[in-house]
Amino acid sequence: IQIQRVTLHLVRVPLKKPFTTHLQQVEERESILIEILDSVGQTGVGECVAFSSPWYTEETVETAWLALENWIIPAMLKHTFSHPDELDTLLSFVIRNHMAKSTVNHALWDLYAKKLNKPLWQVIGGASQPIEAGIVVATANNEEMYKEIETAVKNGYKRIKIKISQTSDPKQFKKMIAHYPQILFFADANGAFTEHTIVLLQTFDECGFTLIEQPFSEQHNAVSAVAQKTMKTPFALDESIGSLQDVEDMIERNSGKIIVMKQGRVGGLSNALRIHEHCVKKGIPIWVGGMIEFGVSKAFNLAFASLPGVTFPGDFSSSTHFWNQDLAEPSINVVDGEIFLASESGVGFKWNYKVMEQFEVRKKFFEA
Ligand code: OSB
Ligand code: MG
Repeated sequence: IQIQRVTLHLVRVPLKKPFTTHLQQVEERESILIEILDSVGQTGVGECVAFSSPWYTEETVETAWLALENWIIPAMLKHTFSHPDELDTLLSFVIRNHMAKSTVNHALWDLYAKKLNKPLWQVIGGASQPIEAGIVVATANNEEMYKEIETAVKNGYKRIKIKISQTSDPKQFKKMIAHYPQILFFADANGAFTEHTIVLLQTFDECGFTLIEQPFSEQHNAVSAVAQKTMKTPFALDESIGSLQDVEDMIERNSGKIIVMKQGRVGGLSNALRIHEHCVKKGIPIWVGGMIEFGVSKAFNLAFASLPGVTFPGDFSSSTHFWNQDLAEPSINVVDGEIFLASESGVGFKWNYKVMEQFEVRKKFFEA
């Protein structure tokens, strides 16, 4: 595979309603979308999941753009690839910048799977199965939260993730979870608790949550290990997992029992597959997290979710959950709480340029 041309698009799409956590209120999704074209005219697509500001991880849309423009894309245009995994050695001179690297890693995987004439999920060893849908409720107030949960249940979602913080009321959650016995409830704290509020976190242990995602910040894995020993609800680590070493650290300390996989956070699908292999070997369950992303990124997540060992439903909502129209096609629909995998070769999704152009604020080509 020889890449002839890379195109980056910067887009800004308003959300239907604000996505609220204790860290940040997201009202608009700013993203970098990529398309690569090889010497025989085949294309691959990808999407960068960094946010406008560094509230979730240290990368931002602009740092990712800079890393792609200055180092990642120029290195890629000089190389001849036989497999997407080669990117990691090629880009070893760029430290971290995982979301920027993941953008090109994905585009190469799409192109690679197209050359094999197989759907990506099949190329990585996934099973042909519908993927269980899950939704995230991230509202500014409780009244809205209950309304959204009711709608999600009506729409067939089998798993609902709620954002929690130090000001959440566990007694109310306990009542609500008991009210919907057929639904799995996850809690995501996005690091809201500290070494001084372990006792407060423990009050969530009786709610009936299937798991608690990232109770402490990624700098406090030791505190997480102390708290996990006192609680029966398993912790699932999201922000803490940036590499295979972080997974090994989690297992060694017992700072969590489950991994949330976000390919962007670990530098792409190649690294995600290495982590997956390790988790299967060690018996660590995985599920797939979302990043308020468009269809291309969701499709990479769906492919990953088809792997054995991905045991809990992920953050998989329909294409129209965050906005009225996705920038990618086809659209993702939740039917009876499930989403079907693509049958086309590659990741099975492409950019809808007609829609994309309405939201594009910058575009740049790079040629070999
Ligand atoms: O912590 O899982 C998170 C969205 C943006 C940044 C971080 C997180 C999230 C979500 C998932 O909770 C939202 C989705 O379904 O895409
Ligand atoms: Mg999370």
